[in-house]
Amino acid sequence: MQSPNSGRVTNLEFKILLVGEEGVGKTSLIRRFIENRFDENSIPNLASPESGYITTQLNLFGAPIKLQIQDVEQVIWEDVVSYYLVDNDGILIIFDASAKMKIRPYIDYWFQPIRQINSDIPVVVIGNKSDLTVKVNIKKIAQYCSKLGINFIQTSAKTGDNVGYAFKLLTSEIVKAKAAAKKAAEGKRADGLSNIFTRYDL
Ligand SMILES: Nc1nc2c(ncn2[C@@H]2O[C@H](COP(=O)(O)OP(=O)(O)OP(=O)(O)O)[C@@H](O)[C@H]2O)c(=O)[nH]1
Ligand SMILES: [Mg+2]
Repeated sequence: MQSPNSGRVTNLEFKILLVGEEGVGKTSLIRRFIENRFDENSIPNLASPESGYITTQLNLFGAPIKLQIQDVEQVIWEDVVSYYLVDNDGILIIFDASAKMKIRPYIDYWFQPIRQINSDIPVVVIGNKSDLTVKVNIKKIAQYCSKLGINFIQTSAKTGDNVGYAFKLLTSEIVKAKAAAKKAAEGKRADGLSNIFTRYDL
């Protein structure tokens, strides 16, 4: 039997980058999202050595969207941020919510260089490892992210909690940002990407 959304086709294809300190669970989140698996040990980068990305597809309100996902090995972020922003359409900043740490400087370290270079790229902050005892102040983090104008959610790559939602949230932010940019560039005519709002009830 065909689903109500079968037969819908889009050419939508976005690139997503995961950043964050060593061991916060970047690769585990990607594996949970794409393969629905989890490993208690650190796992090697899943991206293809040629492209640097691993490819998957998600359905957003019935529209199939191709995602290319990349996670960054340890780098000095400020030095390489412009290189990574050339190609990517959205960014997930990951931290480990089970680690005792000062979260504002952490978010600033990753977020401020992004905003300095590209003020429009969608960003979502993720507190991963929510299955463990959470040692950060979630309320304060949510308030800080809200002040910065970015979404914040908690995930667990181990249980899978909120992992699909995190990728969908960022993807929907990307669609909205692209549609708004296209609409602005075309004046009042809302063609192309922005039609996804009506075509797919976004
Ligand atoms: N309990 C728990 N452990 C997690 C979770 N996500 C990742 N881990 C564990 O944390 C460790 C590091 O996970 P990785 O996914 O390799 O972390 P990473 O951010 O990719 O690390 P690097 O590639 O070294 O930068 C592994 O032992 C994972 O099993 C989670 O949600 N809950
Ligand atoms: Mg990794």
